[in-house]
Amino acid sequence: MNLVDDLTAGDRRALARAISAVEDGGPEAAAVLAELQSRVGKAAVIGFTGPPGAGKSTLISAYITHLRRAGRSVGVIAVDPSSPLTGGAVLGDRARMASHIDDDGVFIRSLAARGHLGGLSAAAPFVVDLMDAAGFDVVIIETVGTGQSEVEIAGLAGITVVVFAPGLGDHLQAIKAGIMEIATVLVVNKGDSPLAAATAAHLYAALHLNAGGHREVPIVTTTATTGDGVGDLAETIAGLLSVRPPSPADAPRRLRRMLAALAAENLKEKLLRGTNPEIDSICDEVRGGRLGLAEALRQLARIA
Ligand SMILES: Nc1nc2c(ncn2[C@@H]2O[C@H](COP(=O)(O)OP(=O)(O)OP(=O)(O)O)[C@@H](O)[C@H]2O)c(=O)[nH]1
Ligand SMILES: [Mg+2]
Repeated sequence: MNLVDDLTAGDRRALARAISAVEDGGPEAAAVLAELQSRVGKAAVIGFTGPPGAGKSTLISAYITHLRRAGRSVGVIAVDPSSPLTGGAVLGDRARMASHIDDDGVFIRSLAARGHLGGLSAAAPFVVDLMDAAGFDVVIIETVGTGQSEVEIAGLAGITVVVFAPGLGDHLQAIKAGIMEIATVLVVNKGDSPLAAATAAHLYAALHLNAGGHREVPIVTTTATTGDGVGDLAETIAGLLSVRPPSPADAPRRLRRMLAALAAENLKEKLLRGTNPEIDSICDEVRGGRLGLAEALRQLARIA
């Protein structure tokens, strides 16, 4: 029996087993991954990220309702934040998406975040591939914006929706942290708040300051709890997808982008933490004029 054949044929239990195998990374994983290669590249991969409590799960649930009405099937990957403060979020996510649990066209899977790799599980790109091979039209990944995971999610997803809620001031943090740069769509959720318009105006101003005006990022205001604006969000995403539809080249590209994000974050952290003697010595050599920057970068790349 071939797990990938079964999951491609629509067997959800086979899909669940294949995801577990890939998460465990054992010998079965290698066989699954080898079988996958020729069967991916049809799904639209959409990342939702943003500060805790912005309403990402509620919005995803409303968006799923919209997609289901249009007859599209959806796989969802909810990445469990490793912080104990938000450790209960996965249960919350499942509850928020509960209305879809009995729907055959929706498959929701939580993935544990692995701390040492940042916010996203190392298995995430393969789980995206598995859901893609299982025939879901759309694969959605939810991560909490904690600093690193946004960059990784942007590597995985073709479209990255960054969700803010008004009045938290988080959008100001985000502007500083460069989260704006990874957004393909900006959402101001909780549009029922009186502060929503001001938040949208802030984001608009920040976009045009930061990006020098050459990047058009749509800003959509939604109220996930009532569904207001969710149709606009769906249309915006559909518009972006029509310009750049999913392709078989996406799967190798998302693995590469994810590895790039992880490698860069990993090296950056080692460099900034200053506890790696090899890196310390490279820095000393550069400072002492004994090592050129280009050679230093080559040596650092080997350590990463
Ligand atoms: N008033 C209002 N409340 C909302 C809206 N969207 C979500 N909420 C509420 O905000 C709270 C957080 O929503 P979630 O969807 O769990 O937010 P999240 O961003 O997924 O949260 P984490 O996954 O924990 O980061 C819940 O109580 C929702 O009911 C909205 O549009 N308006
Ligand atoms: Mg959530």
